[in-house]
Amino acid sequence: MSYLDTLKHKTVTVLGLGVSGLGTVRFLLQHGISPKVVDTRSVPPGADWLAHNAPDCEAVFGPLAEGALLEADIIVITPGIPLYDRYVAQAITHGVEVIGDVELFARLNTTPVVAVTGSNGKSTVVSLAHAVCQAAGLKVGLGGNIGTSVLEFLDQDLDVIILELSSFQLETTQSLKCASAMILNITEDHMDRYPDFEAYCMAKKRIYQQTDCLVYNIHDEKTYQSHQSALSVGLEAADYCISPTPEGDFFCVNGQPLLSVEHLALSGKHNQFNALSVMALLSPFKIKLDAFQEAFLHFTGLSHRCQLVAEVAGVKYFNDSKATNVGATVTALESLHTEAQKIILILGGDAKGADVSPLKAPILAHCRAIFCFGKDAGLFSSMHLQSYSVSSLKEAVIGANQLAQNGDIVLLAPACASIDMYANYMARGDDFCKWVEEL
Ligand code: UMA
Ligand code: ADP
Repeated sequence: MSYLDTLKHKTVTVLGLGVSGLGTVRFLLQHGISPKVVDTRSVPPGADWLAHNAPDCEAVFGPLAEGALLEADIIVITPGIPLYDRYVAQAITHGVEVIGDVELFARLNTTPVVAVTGSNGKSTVVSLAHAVCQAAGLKVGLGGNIGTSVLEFLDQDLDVIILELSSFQLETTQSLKCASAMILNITEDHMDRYPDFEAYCMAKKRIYQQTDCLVYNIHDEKTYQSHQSALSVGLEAADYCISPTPEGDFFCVNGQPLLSVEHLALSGKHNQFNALSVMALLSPFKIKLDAFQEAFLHFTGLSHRCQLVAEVAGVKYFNDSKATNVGATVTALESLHTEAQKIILILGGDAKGADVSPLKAPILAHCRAIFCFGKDAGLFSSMHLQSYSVSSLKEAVIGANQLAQNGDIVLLAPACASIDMYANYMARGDDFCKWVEEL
């Protein structure tokens, strides 16, 4: 009997009706299972879809009543709600099984999976890996934390599935078998969700539970775990690294130069690391070098990641709104300062409880001034003598424009989530671009 048949005899509750919840509900309905749908929001994102497409599905929206989750045999929970949530914890104590959509996927999937987690670079790495697989003519799916439900792949005929996985998703996943899996890096993030940094690291390490090939970052020991088939990635002295040759720097595998870094359209050392990670992660698939070369040349990056928006009077404006944690902003400063006289940094928002002190040194070393905005502006304002507190991105862009000198870079890299002022990081980046265009 398949696991789906087992599920047909259980009472299933889907908790959360956003992207992942909706994906789960659709999948279950398609396979003849009608779940109860619960969301603590009075109008969750998927409410309309449910009303139109599955009006008979039992739905309970709004604040949970005492014991609301106890009648289920199994709950498929959104990554947006932690397992220590009072009602969820109560259900677990009561014997209810709680899994995420990735775990449900893992129990049913038979296609090879490449899985990527990390504090920064996940979306770039999985998107580039997807482009390489496409260039190689493979039938490939891309999903997970990048914004699509993983369950949609189960009904498709694919050669490989590439998954971006967050620590939230990994918390509820134990059966995922991977052809290769990697933690790109671990720096502080989501400290408002975890009791401490160690707990965040442990959640990420769950990606290695059942992987045939473990890929790790040689510069970050927290990404390593002992494994019979481990590949290291790093800018130097790793299985996959950059090596100088008479024809310039090359992407190198086990000491063998394979491809000039000139073939990578993305700029910055961190993106060379990302490209090497893609090569290591796809090593089980024996993909020809031509496919890497073609994809590396044509993949110009995702929006809102260190993106050049405009050049105005000798000053370049970069949108890195996706720098939603301290590590990403440090990377942006370290990668862009070589291209600039000085950087004027715009940062702030919701710091999610992070220790922001690692920003101090790179800000002092590379910034002419900083503009701080949003809920946690105060955490950053003492980091530079020329620091300005502003109430909007409009004010920050105008102020930065007035201060900037020829050859400078104005960089939006907030080190924070956007939720205090915007719907998401994309809306924040779009707002920045709008004010830059007005200059
Ligand atoms: N929420 C409630 N009550 C509920 C359900 C949710 O209040 O009953 C709130 C929670 O605060 C939650 C938020 O709504 O944080 C969003 O939850 P959701 O269930 O609507 O989320 P989905 O739309 O299903 O999106 C989730 C992931 N969201 C989170 O992990 C918070 C998406 O990652 C992911 O793309 C999607 O599943 C598909 O896999 C987003 C994210 O912010 C992009 N991820 C974090 C990050 O990248 O840093 C981890
Ligand atoms: P994620 O999906 O993990 O948030 P993204 O690819 O969307 O990763 O990039 C998020 C931020 O991290 C961007 O600001 C980007 O410039 C930066 N970044 C990308 N790759 C790396 C890396 N390997 N190390 C550190 N920062 C990175």
